[in-house]
Amino acid sequence: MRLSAGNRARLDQAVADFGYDRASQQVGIVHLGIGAFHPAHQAWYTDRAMAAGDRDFAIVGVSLRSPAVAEQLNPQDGLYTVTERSDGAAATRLVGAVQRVLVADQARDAVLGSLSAAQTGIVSLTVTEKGYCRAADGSLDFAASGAGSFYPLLAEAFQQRRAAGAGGLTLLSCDNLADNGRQLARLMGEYLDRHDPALRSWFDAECACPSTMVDRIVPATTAADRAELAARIGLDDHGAVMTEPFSQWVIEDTFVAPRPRWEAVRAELVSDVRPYEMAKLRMLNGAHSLLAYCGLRRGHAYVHQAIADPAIRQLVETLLRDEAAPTVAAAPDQDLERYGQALVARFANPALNHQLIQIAMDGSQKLPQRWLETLAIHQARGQQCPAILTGIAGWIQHLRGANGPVDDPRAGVLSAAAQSADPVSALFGPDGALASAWLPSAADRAAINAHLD
Ligand code: CS2
Repeated sequence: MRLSAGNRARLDQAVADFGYDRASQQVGIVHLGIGAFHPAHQAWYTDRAMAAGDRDFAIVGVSLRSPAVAEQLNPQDGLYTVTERSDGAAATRLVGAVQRVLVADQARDAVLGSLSAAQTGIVSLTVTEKGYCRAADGSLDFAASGAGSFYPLLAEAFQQRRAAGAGGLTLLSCDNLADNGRQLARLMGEYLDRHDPALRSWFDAECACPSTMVDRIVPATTAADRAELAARIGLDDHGAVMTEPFSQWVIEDTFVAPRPRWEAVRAELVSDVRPYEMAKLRMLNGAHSLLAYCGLRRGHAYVHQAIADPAIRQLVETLLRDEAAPTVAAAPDQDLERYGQALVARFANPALNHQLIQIAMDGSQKLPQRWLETLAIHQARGQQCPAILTGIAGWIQHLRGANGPVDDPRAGVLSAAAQSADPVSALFGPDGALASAWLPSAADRAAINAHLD
């Protein structure tokens, strides 16, 4: 039997319940790009904030592409469980914050209705790095930012809000980009300048785009996960998400309308997110990409297997301690040494089964903020980064097809560059396929080539 509002009481007693009166909560948040991460992170925080007394921040989720999440959640009245897994333990919580999921190209008017409603004050986004439609130089790619992307939807919602006097929105980017809020504001501004310049000043005056750092490892849920869960909780949950006990959310506190008191449920509201975001992107995500490309190359499938391989662990520790951490100007409450140690312990969690191939996708969108900024900073200091250079060799092998078909929006041009006689020059530097600020030296090229077959 499948989870729904009608049979919620049948859930096993061990499942923690959200506990508030769901039916009386108004929608306050529209989330664009609902996948597995939002349900396990932002929606989970909002759910607990409503359980702690906040009202009217229920969420409408929007899928920009696949109808999968709508098919998982709508028959369950938006209900789903979050299971935190670690070695030998699993704790499951029922989340009530998501009211329904709309599929943008099937229900455009309903999506616009939610975005334009006066009671909606926050539009959060997890559209992945590529969803921002940035050209190689970082500016908005006008060819990509049409139908299917979030830009036209938001522009139309802005028009409707302006016409109705509904007030502005806080656009909350929850993707792994450096300065994600500022990038979103700039890109949205470029879109409006081109398509509706008068709306640009409304956007600038009425809306805000706080930056955020989001962190929680959320592997794709498998059929085996769902079967194990059903046996434990007594109902089938097609929307179940599996994650780790750890979670962090650091948010710039510049909202234009009321927001949930996420600080009451251990989110951190700060004036400057950058130190946390840089540490997370360059350390956690940088190490993840290293684990992915080097781990796959050595025959591993999962993160916990790769980190248990002494050769890879050594590389990860070098990246964390000697390469990434020294580029981060830490906030007073950040201890990067301890942060790095905690990351290694999180990677070793044997209960997560986090697939390396999931992390390996979209390297063109991820590596600039994970590796290339670190390389450029060390280069300016006259230093090399051997662990990241080894990772780059792994990425080149990946682009050459060593791990199967390459899943990346720029796969064609990158794979051709990786197969050329001088892949390092073809990929990096201002004229490379990635148009990177980091220009590899002859020594860097030699270090990478030494790891290539
Ligand atoms: C991962 C991230 O898939 C990836 O590229 O590095 O999704 C990572 O698991 C999260 O950022 C953790 O917060």
